[in-house]
Formats: sequence, structure tokens, C-alpha cells
Amino acid sequence: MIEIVKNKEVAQENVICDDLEQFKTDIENGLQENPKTIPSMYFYDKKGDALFQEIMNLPEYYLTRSELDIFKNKTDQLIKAMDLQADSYFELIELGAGDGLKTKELLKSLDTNNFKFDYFPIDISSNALDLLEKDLNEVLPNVSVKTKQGDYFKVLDALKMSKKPKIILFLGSNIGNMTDDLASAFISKLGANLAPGDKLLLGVDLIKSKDIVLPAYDDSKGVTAAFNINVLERINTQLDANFDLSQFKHSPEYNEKEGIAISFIESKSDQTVAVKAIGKSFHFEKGEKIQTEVSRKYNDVLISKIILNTDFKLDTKIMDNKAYFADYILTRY
Ligand code: AVI
Repeated sequence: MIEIVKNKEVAQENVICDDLEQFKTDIENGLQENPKTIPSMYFYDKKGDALFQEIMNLPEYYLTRSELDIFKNKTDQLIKAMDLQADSYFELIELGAGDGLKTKELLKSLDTNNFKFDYFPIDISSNALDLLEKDLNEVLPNVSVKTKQGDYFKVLDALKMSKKPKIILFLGSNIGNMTDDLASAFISKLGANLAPGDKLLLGVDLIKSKDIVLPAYDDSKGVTAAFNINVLERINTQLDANFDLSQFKHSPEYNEKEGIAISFIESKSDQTVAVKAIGKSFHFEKGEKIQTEVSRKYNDVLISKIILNTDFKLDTKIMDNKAYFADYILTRY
């Protein structure tokens, strides 16, 4: 059994964080723990964003392609499951929209069929939002795009005022980077910002065999390894630390029975690293592992458990043609 370590004082639910004081606190707490942890939200600096973009195009990383298959080939089913009507207005809100690759397929279909809606992509990166807006204005000039930069819940709180029917998209199995408890709390919080009848479309990776999942987190080109180790480089740069990157290696695991992939960074030698901004040093034994990311995989039972104490009920499940990935449509009651 892989033991998942919960980082106790992480800023919030796996949302990208650029607050230096919070970064210091999270790194100090995580490296003092036994076993050591670093929250995965710190992967995403400029270099990390670019590496993640590269990961999504890797042959081994099936997640993005699988969900794109759903959005491309099962668009009518998605629209029906979300109970969208061409003649009544709704707000389509996407958490962590990124480049909007998958959503664009849905938007195309909604546009062709004259649905009345505004699309609100929310992202922490204003650069990503600017690029997305420009792209959508070119390819889908009739779609109303209202970009929102910042924290998901602050934006949702502001959008709550409108009282219009809402559909939230949370794609890419981003929920999988949270522990199940955090995922439940996150979905509850979404529910608190919605009204009865509103929908949540939750894209999740499904539990499957190790020979498919593990390579997605241990690709042959070493892009995922670079993505994982980059967090140490970020600590070196932003917190004035002296991690010797050649003395650490990417070490992913996947427990097929539980459906949990975990990324670790493993120390190749006995060594001590100073983090000047924190004023502390941390010792690593040869073979010691720092847990950096949990990537949970799901099935119907797990999803039902996670939403058990939330205000959502499960409506529909739509899978890609290989049944690797699912988009669950949940209704707020
Ligand atoms: C963003 N998230 C859903 C990715 C995942 O699959 O857990 C992050 C990732 N980590 C390594 N590869 C991709």
C-alpha cells in the first residue's frame, strides 16, 4: 500500500500559488515532516507550465487525448447530460481553463446550434487567459468570452450575484491532485457557490492497469522527471536554497488496487540542503523520498463516496472510446 502523506498547512486546494510567504511556510512544514512532502501546486512556475504543456502532448500521457476524444466525439451527449437548452441563457464557467483545447470543441457545437451563453474561463495565469481570448475571438467570434483571472472561489463568489443558471467545468482530472478529503471539501465549496439545478462537469482519470498509468508519469523522454525536479530548482531560485539537482531523481509509483499514482523525488545520496530564506537546513538520507504529487484515479464507487456529503448528485457518466477517462455530470440539489 502506498501511504499518502497529507501536507497539513498547504495554502489551499492545489491552486497555483505565487505568494512567497506561503511558499516559505509550505516548504518549511513539508520538509520538516516525516516523510517529507512538497505540495504539487509549486510545480507551476513559468518553466513548470511549459513542461506540463509538453507532458500533455506526450504519447504516454493519455489523459488529455482521452478527454479530448469525449469533447470531440460525444459533444451531443455532453450537451444533453448538462441539460442545456438552445433558447435559455446559461453561464459556462471553466476552472483552470488553460489553452481551452477541449472546451473549444464544446463551444463550437454550442455556437453552431445558436445556444445563448457566456463563457467564463477562470485561470491564475493572465497570460494564458489573454492567449485563450485572442484564439477564441478568432475562431469563434460569436462566442461571448469573459475571462476572469484569479482564485476560483473569489471569482465564483462574484459570479454568484448573477443568479443565472451555471455549468462549471473542472476538467483534466485536476481534482485527482487532491486527497479524497480535500476533493470532497472542494466540491462542497463549489456547491456553496451554486444554486439548485446548476451543474458540475467533473473530468477524471479512471482506475486502470499499471502498464498504462505508470508510463504516463514516467515518460521515456524524461519530461515528467524534469517537471518534478523543477520544483527543487524553484526552491533554489526563490528561497535561496542549494539543492544539487544531480543528487535527486524522479521516482513515481502506481498502486493499481487503490488507483493512486504518487510522484516522489528521491535523494541519491546522504546530503544536507540549506534553504536560506527559511534559515534552516534539511537532511536527506540516501534513498529517502519526498512526496510531491498525488494523482488519484477513480471509479463510480470512489466518486459517489467523494460527493456523499456534498450538495451534488451524480447524473451521467460519459467515457472516451477506450474507457480510460470519464466526464461525470453532477447536479446541485
Ligand atoms: C494536472 N494534473 C491533473 C496532472 C496529473 O496527471 O496529475 C499533473 C501531472 N503530473 C505529472 N504529470 C502530469
